[in-house]
Amino acid sequence: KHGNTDLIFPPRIACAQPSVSNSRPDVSTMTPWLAPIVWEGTYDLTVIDNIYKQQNITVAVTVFALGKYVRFLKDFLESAEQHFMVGYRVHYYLFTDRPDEVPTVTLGEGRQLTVIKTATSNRWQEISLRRMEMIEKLIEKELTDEADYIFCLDVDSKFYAHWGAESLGDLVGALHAWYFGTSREQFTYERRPESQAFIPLQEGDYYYGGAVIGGRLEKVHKLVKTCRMQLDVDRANHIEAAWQEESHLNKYFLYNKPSKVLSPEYLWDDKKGKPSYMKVVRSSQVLKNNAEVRPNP
Ligand code: UD2
Repeated sequence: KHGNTDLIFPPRIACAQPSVSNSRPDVSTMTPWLAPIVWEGTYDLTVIDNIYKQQNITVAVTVFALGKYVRFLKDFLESAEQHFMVGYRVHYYLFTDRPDEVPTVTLGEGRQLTVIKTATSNRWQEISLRRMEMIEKLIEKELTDEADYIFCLDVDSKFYAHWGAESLGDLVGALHAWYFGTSREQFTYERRPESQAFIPLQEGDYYYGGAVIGGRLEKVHKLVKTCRMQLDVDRANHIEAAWQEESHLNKYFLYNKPSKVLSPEYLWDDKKGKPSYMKVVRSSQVLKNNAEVRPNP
């Protein structure tokens, strides 16, 4: 075929020449399967935005706020508006059993929020677990023609600095702040062979946080569907994995490697002191009193 009409060049931009050495020798910036680990100083945002801006993408965000967790919404949404995917189309899908308590937050241009009324639950483990199934249904019913990428995020978190298109990829996981740099034997994977989330002591790459799942719609759909099916098997066998869907997510990522890994900059914890490798905190879990906010111990 003559004349390739698919060939479109992005606008010409000025940017620095790529370095031939590693800009972050203090941390690993690549997994053994050659997926980038995103750290401050490893990417040039001008180059990345120049690629994604012209693709006219929409990013869906799922967030769950059931029971008293609605109190985290204001900070979550307001800080996301300041830092998360600024300049891109973002559609928040908010699952809640308290639609009347959703705060009014002014959204930027090209950004919208849909509230989805969800059944109440009296077990926090159940709430956390059921997210997989609800995301699966949402993707099937509503998102196929609506969004290109999706991020599934925890509501008890807040954005503090830029989180943009450098985080986009086919299948994206984030390194849990507390387990970065610890040995795999210490990871809180599910260790009972009776569970579908079982990972033996001598296996495991990283410990991924359940608070961040991202990627292209179809890849995330496969992930949440698989985890939901594994959770169903566990339920039938009367076993609940150590860290609910986070355990199943870790099992999934072990055998379906993420194509991009977000450093703990994207999943920090307000309770944790900052080591020197942490040049920036982009998002962090806020301090919460579990006994007070959760419906059950
Ligand atoms: C960890 C994970 C979390 C999840 C959980 C599994 C991180 C930083 N956190 O957090 O993602 O895998 O373990 O047990 O990776 N929720 C409500 N109402 C409730 C309870 C929970 O809306 O009453 C929702 C809410 O969106 C919250 C999420 O479920 O962000 C996870 O619950 P959590 O934050 O209490 O779980 P946590 O802190 O143990």
